[in-house]
Amino acid sequence: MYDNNYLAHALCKATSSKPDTLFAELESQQRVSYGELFANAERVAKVLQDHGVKPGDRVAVQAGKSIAMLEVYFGSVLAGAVFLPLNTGYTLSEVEYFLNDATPQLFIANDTTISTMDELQQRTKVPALLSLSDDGQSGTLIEARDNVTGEFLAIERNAEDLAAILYTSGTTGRSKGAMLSHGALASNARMLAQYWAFTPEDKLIHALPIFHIHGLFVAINITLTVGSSLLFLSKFDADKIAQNLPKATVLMGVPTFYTRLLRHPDLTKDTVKNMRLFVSGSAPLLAETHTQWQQQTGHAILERYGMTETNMNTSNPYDGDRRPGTVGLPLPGVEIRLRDPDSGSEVALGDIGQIEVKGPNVFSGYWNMPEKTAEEFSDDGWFLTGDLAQQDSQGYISIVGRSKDMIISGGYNVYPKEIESIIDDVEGVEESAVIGIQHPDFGEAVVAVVVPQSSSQSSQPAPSLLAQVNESVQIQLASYKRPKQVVVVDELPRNTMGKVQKAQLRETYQQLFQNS
Ligand code: MLC
Ligand code: AMP
Repeated sequence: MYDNNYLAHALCKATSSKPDTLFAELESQQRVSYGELFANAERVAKVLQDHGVKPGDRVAVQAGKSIAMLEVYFGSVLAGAVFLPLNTGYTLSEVEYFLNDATPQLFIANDTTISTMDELQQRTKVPALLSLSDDGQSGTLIEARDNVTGEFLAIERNAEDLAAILYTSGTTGRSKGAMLSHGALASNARMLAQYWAFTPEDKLIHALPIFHIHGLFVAINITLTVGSSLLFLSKFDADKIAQNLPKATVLMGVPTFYTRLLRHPDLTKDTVKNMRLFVSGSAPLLAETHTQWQQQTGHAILERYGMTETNMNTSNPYDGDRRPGTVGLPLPGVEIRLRDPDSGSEVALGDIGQIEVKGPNVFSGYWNMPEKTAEEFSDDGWFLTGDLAQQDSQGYISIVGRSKDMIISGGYNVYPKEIESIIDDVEGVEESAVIGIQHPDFGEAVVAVVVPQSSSQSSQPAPSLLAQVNESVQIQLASYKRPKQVVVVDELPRNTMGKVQKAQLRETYQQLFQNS
């Protein structure tokens, strides 16, 4: 099936002759088969074409987590289009940027966004528009899908053609669209399915969002590749996960999933007796969480390391020693080297260097940003991740820091520059510094340190400045990026060169969330 479409073929191979195979069981107990998924995806592909989508065109989507969203993903692939999912938390000003940058032919949005579409359409000039309710049950997309008749033939696509663009935050404040090819997605899914020993009998608890590489490509593409099934939850909910654990075999999550589940009374060895694998990624898993999990459940969490630009790069072994505090070994087919970020020379064993990656998993560059793309590759073609790590004599890699100024909160990346520029625009603010502070639930939490303008210090009391800062970030930023705390100070610490000393600020406020 879909022999002429590289990714669709790879993802349907296991089940194309077995359409009744279960794909997903929803919270409503509704069951969706592979045959239904593919048939609806074909209808969606036809709807996309009817709305002017041609091969290579972008299809942007901002809607809740539903099977219909996955039909749009697969339908876009079948139509030869480039799938562009957007975080449902993005505000209108954030969405406006993505639409203007990616210039999609079609934007599919939930009811909240659709209600503001006249304005957004004027500001972005998206040619075609469809609605999709957050539960995936209604909207003009669903109406059109259910009225499609006739056969659909998949559009021809090769390994190097683009399948998706996922935006990642940028150090300069501007998000960059990572272009992912059919070949990169298919190779990573095939390899991970094998490395983590997936079989058609697996049942994966899916509680991650499906607008990021972890929930979308790692969890969904592996499932499609082997023809296993999902216990599809709309979002993370510790009670619902605990209820599903006895009938599941795999869970994939960010570290916050595991720290929250550890506090759940039903997390016992008995509840997880059918589970074979717990995977953690997207942010560092504390060695202490790994150890506690093993004590409470008898399972060693398998930690792996990836990135939107590279898919998955390293993993602790499926069979073998899963070492707490490490991200394991380079995955099959993925080459990793550690280099000094300043000199570019290879570091000695055990020394700290930047992780550089090469392999079929690596992206095709940033959308419309050839210079940025060139900057992030070495002269000999390795992708520079910005992650700092050490490797031991047995090949295990431990991430020890980041050369980029980035915060990871509950598995979401936040770039301080984006928040600082919004806060700096608030009337009465002289300047600001945004930092990540250790947080017991989110791993790191966003904190803004704000200096008021000296002239307004008396006329603008701190409480009203705080209110204005909070209002401004609320209007312009998705909630996970908003500072969990804003601190007002007289001045920021600076070194002799005048550079703000963020390390000193992190030290000053390190205890801020200790009792949260
Ligand atoms: C929600 N909030 C967050 C947040 N998630 N704030 C900071 N960081 C987060 N991650 C906000 C909410 O909007 C709310 O704001 C308040 O914090 C409390 O929310 P909550 O109810 O506790 O949050 P919840 O909905 O339970 O979500 C937490 C979470 C979720 C950890 C389950 O964030 C999540 O699913 N994260 C996964 C992210 C992910 O998939 N990352 C993969 C990226 S790919 P308010 O204002 O309403 O009070 C990648 C590559 C790779 O990194 O290697 O995988
Ligand atoms: P993103 O840009 O959202 O794809 O996030 C990628 C970044 O997440 C990487 O560059 C790492 O900094 C971080 N990351 C992913 N997995 C891990 C992990 N297991 N441990 C530490 N950091 C991780």
